[in-house]
Amino acid sequence: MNAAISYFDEKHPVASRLESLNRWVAETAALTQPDSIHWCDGSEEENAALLRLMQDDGTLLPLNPDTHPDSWLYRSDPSDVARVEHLTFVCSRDRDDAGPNNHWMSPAEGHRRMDALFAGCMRGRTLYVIPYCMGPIDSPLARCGVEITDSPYVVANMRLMTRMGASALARIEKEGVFVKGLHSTGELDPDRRFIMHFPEELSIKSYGSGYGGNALLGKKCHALRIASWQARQEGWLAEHMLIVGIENPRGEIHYIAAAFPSACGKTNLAMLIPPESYRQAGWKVWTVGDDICWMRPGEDGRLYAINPEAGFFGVAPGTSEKSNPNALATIGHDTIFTNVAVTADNQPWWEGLEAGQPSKDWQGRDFDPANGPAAHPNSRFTVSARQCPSYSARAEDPQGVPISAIVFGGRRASLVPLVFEARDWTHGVLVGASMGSETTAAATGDVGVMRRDPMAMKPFCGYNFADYFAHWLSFDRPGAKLPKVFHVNWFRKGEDGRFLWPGFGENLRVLEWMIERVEGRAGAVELPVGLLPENGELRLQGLDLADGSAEALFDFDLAGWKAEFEQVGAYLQEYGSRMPPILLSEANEILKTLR
Ligand code: GTP
Ligand code: SPV
Ligand code: MN
Repeated sequence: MNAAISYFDEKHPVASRLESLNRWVAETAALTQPDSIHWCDGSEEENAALLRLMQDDGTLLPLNPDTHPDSWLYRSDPSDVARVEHLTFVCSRDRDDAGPNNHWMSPAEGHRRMDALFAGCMRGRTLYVIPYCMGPIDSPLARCGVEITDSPYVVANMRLMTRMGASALARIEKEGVFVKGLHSTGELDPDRRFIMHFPEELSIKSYGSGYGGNALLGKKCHALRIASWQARQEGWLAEHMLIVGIENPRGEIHYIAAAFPSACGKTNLAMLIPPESYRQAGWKVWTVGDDICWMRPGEDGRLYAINPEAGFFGVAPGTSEKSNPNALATIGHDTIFTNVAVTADNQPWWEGLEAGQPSKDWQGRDFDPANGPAAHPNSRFTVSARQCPSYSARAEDPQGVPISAIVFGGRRASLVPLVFEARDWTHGVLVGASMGSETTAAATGDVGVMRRDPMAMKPFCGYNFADYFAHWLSFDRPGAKLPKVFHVNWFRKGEDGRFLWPGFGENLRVLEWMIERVEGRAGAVELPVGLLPENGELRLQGLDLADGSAEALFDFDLAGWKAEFEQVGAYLQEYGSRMPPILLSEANEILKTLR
């Protein structure tokens, strides 16, 4: 124990005024044996020094300073390029609290395994202490954490993604509570890699990966898995959702929260640029968040949402001047690119960028199409949200923004129409609970395989989905003014295998219909699965859809839906007696009408 204290004596006599934090850092140092300890203050000088250090040791490669000032390329280990869901665990005391949707290990076993990996793992390295705040620093909805890591890349990313440093530490010292996240890149051996959560202790241990959601512990580990557990106990929601403000020509703004699975369009919808005719009419779109949304009922009964993050860790491939000009403008400077390709003049490059040619691929090899795509399909950019031209003035509002509509959506090549509305809150919860989507490169494993991904939270819900659905249902109570719930599918394909819907900016047409529904101005026709836009209510003027696409986007396949609801029913049954009966009966009623 004395050995641990000496870390402070020698290297950092004044650590924090919070004894529990000092003690945890000291104990961690005793276990991991770093050469030195650095408490991050979040200053410009600190960041500059870290970037210099990483440039000197080759961790970060500077990009073309004329086209991308103060921007960097990071190449991760080729075996460490995405989240690892099969190595992610929830270590609750009771296995049923983690549920069939999570891998489970007992807390004792989880700690034993992780501490064996962490023992001595920071020898020769620096231990960084990162105090951070998820959410505006003065927001009652925000929550704090401290990540300990031996990766300067993680520090630089956390600085962009969270409110990190002195101000967060001050809040932590005042509140006395914080989520403890311990991370080491370890040896990057896929066989010695685990991401573990101890929700009852508000703690996280992550070993063996330096990538994104595995390593930036404020993001998926804290703001979703741990926060969802806390949210259930405290009466709020922690969701895998973007938040976007849609301003109509009258200057009224409706805020919409949307849950799409990883790499299924959240960043793009959050930064949408209206089609030309909408722009001329006065429509504007404001970005509040692109990945995570914390919501709670306000005094007026509406749900109020904050984005707990301060930056974007966005998918690079597919981002272009045509698909997402706001993102391109955002990442023009002070951006860290991970696993993208580079052009001959050292500009970042990825598939779908539409400008330039790759010279080196994401692994630094001369580009050869025989080796696959030049940029890794899950290559990403990390950038401060403040650089986004459409960043909402309300994004830093400590009270959050009121939510008018919640949108669920998946990547479905067939069956699911462009848009439909849920009949009421209970049906809306079922619509979210029965979401399906094709897997993407955001997690290791097969891509393009249909799986159930309720509320886009399959990889991120820190507790039993059955309890989670019950929690969602519980918001429907006297006095509540809940948002309308919708489902969208931008990804339906025609017989030629091409997307039927142009997507991106044109998605505003669908959001417009939703807002008209919220305001009670648009009609709908009722099908067993939900309410669809009445003929002509979805504004398609000026849109160059292929012949028959408009009909195909809404084509109703009765046999297909019957099979879908049989699957959904079976899926919900897998959760056993904890599943709220009302969801089962709601699904059953729909199946009966389909029959
Ligand atoms: P995570 O950060 O992994 O949670 O993902 P995300 O939901 O923010 O996904 P993102 O917006 O980055 O989109 C991922 C991929 O989907 C990109 O390659 C986009 O080009 C593509 N995409 C996004 N929106 C649309 C759309 O409306 N239509 C089509 N066809 N593709 C889209
Ligand atoms: C996702 O996979 O949903 C992401 C990227 O947003 S990561 O931070 O790696 O989880
Ligand atoms: Mn995500």
